[in-house]
Formats: sequence, structure tokens, C-alpha cells
Amino acid sequence: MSGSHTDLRQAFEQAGQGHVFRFWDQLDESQQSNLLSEAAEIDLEEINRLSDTLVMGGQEESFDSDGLEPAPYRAHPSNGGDAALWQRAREVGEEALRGGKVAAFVVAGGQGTRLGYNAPKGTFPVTPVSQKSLFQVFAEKIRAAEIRYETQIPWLIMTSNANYEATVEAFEQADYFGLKKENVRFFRQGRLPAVDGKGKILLEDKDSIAMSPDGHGGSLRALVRSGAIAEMKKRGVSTISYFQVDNPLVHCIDPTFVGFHLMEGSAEMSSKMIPKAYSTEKVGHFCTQNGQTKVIEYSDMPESLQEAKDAEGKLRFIAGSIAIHVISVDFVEKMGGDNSDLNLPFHLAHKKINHVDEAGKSVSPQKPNGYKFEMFVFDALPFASDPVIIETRREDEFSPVKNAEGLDSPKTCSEDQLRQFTRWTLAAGLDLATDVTGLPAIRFEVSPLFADSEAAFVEKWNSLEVKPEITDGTVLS
Ligand code: UD2
Repeated sequence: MSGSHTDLRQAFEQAGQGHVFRFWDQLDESQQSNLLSEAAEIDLEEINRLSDTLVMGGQEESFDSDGLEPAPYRAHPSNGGDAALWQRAREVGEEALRGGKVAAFVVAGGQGTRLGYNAPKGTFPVTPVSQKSLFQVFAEKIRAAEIRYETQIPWLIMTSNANYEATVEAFEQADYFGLKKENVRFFRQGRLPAVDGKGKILLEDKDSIAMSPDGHGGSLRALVRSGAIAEMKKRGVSTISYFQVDNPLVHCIDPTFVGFHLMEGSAEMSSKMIPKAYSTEKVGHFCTQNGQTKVIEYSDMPESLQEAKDAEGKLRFIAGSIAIHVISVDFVEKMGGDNSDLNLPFHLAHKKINHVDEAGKSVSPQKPNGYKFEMFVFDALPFASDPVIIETRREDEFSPVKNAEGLDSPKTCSEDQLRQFTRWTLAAGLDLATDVTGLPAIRFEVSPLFADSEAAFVEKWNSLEVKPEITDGTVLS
């Protein structure tokens, strides 16, 4: 037994987690080394603190309505916002882009369970005709911005431990979708062990710990630990454009949003909102409390408040969070550094966790038997100075693929893309028949490299000497 191995086992014994090595003598050398490397990843002090406070102590932050107010936001020009201010913000953002100061960042470590898709979610085919993957759509949007602003845009991609290799492989096979390989940086998010109701770490197998990703909030730590932040600083990048892997409509790079964030001067993290479609829509709510901005998840906000109306009869807490943020590099460094005392809170998820019992027998529980710990990135907002929240239009920017069927499914997302492409073609003066919801009778597609917004589409279309016919199956690229 090597010295470091003995130390590790001792540390687990002392922390009351010695059972992790219960089957040690039955393991061959490679199994032992697997178990050791997983055990070495665990911060025992952290996991025991989380078990004591959250699992046994029931101390998860509870909802507090005291002084809770809807957060103010900058209305979109189509909704009464100041068009001149939006234009100024755009120019400020464009200058930052031209100067190479902006990086794109997608969090892609989720497990895609609801969609029932086993490969990395970013590889899910999503466009209506050519079935491009989410990753390809984002890559083309980033490339379009690089071309427009004659710049390089680093793209940071956070994976889980489990989907790292498959994600890199998908990019390799697609030759990085036309991006420069050196501008794409992958890194893994952290993971934590799941515990049972007594705070004991669960074993997935005799030689392996039941580990799970630490939530998208883990991205702040992972950005720092992976060296991505150090690299961004070296490249002169000051601002990160954060988005989720499930939403192909997102403006991966939005100069106006970047500009609003930068114009505030001291803003460390800013966010986009959409007005909620209905009171119980499953998005977080932007609120203020004690001078801080925060997001309260739908599941944590009492229905009476989700449904509350203002004097005009509009939903009072109308600002829905769609998980699109701009984050300053310095703020990530401050929040995610190993010595940081600014810690994001952990949230508990009560789950069914496959494990081996004391006798080494595999168990697939029928009901939740354990707890996973996750951080949420929006919990960084209360720590951020002067967050700016701007409104975006749902039809322009939000149609996630989350479920196999029904709401937020591949079908609804494909239809929303078709409606968007149709609005662009109509704005360019073309004639396309649609139903009352704006859905065209044909399926066609516009690559972000052809146009990535209505304005870009109109400009491009008008510049074409020979205009292609748009029929069923057309792909404009
Ligand atoms: C999220 C927000 C919700 C709303 C909605 C918009 C939370 C808790 N809720 O709901 O308020 O904004 O999105 O679509 O965030 N991910 C990782 N690592 C992890 C877990 C998740 O990278 O450990 C990524 C995942 O790949 C995806 C994103 O984070 O890109 C969102 O994850 P989700 O599907 O768990 O969030 P959801 O739909 O519950």
C-alpha cells in the first residue's frame, strides 16, 4: 500500500466515510486505482458539511418573501424601451467584439434525461431541414459574429466528466464546424458524490463512487480550475457570453447585451429576461431583496406570488430567467477561485440512485434513496455588483429542447425556428403562406452563416443579384 493511498483511506475513515473502501480486498489492481482516483476528487470537508447542513440539518435556504420585489429591467424597444439607448449599447458591444474582448461559453454538462437522448445534448439534431446539431448551430452563429466583427471569438465548452470525450469527438469529426480548433476549449465540470439519508457516500459499484455533476453553477469553479480564465486573461478577453446547450435560438454573441453590461461600468454579471408566458411557466423569476438581485426558481416561489398581478393586471413577477448571462472574467475569477470565500450555495436533489448495498449487491431503487448536490449559476447574481437585466423577445431567442414530447420538445423547437425564418423572409418582402401561428406550409432553413437576425437577413437578401426560390426543403447557407 503506497503512502498516499493509506493517507486517503485514513482521511475517509476519520470523516466517517471509511465504508467507501469496504470492498477493497475484492478489487483487482485497476479497480483499486479507479476507486482511489475517484476518492481523491472528493473534498471530504465539503461533502460532510453539505450532508450535515442540508441532508440531516434540513438547512437549505428557504423561501423568504420579506422585502421581495420584482427586479427592474430594460424593456426591449418593441415593448416601449428606448431605441436610442439600445443602439448605443449595440455600438459599445460591437467595439468590444472588434477588440477581441468577448468569449462565448456554453454549459453542456447536463444529462439530457428528460429528452431521453444518450449522447451529449449538443449533438442532438435540431434544425428543421438539414438536422444540424445544437453545437453546429452555435458554431455557425459564433463564426458569423467573427466574420462580421473581423475578430476571433474563443468558445468555452463545459462538459460533464461523463460526456467530455464524446463531446470532443463530435467536434473532431465535424472539423470544428469551421471554427479554428485553437479557439475552442473544452473542460470538465466538477462532480460530487451522492449520499444516502444519513450523509454516507453511496457506491455505484464496488470500485466506483456514485458521482454526479455539480450543476451549472459549478462552471465558475471549473472555468478557473481548468485554466480557461487564465487563458482568457492572456488573450485580453474581459467578458463571457454564457448560454445553455438546449436553446438553438440563443444569440450566442449579442453585441447589445454585451454593451448594456459594459455601459454600466461596474456590472459583474448581467442577464436576459423574457416576460413569462403564463404565471406558472417553469422559469426562474428575477427579483430584488435587500438591495441584491436574485433568481427564485419556479419550484421555490409560492404559486400565490407566481400568480400575483400588478395594478395594471400584469403578472407582478413577470421577468422570467432564460439562463442567458454576460459575466465579467474578473467576477468569475473572484467567485470561482479556490481561495474564494464567496461560495455559491448548494441545492439538494432527492433522486433514485443506483448503488451497491453493504453486501455488494446492486440496487436500482424504485423511489428516491439519496441526495445529489448542485450549484446554480444564477446564485452568483446576489454577489455581483450592478447587474443589468435586459428584455429579449421569446420568439427571437428562446425555444429550448428539453422534453421528448409536448412543451419544449424537438417539434416545438423546429416549429419556432420555422416561424423565425418565415418572419425574416416576410420582412424582406417575400410572400410565404402561414397558418395563424405564423408557421409556414413548407419546411426551409436559414443558416446563421447566411443571416443570423432579421436585419441581417433583409440586408443579405437585398444584396443578392440572383435570389433563390424558397421551396420545401430549401436551405439558405
Ligand atoms: C433552467 C433554469 C430555469 C430556466 C430554464 C431555461 C435551473 C435550475 N433552472 O432549467 O430557471 O432558466 O433553464 O431553459 O437552472 N448543466 C450543466 N451541468 C450540470 C447541470 C446542468 O452543464 O450539472 C447545463 C445543461 O447542460 C443545460 C443547462 O445547464 O445546458 C440547464 O440545465 P437543466 O436542464 O438542468 O435546467 P432546467 O431546464 O431545469
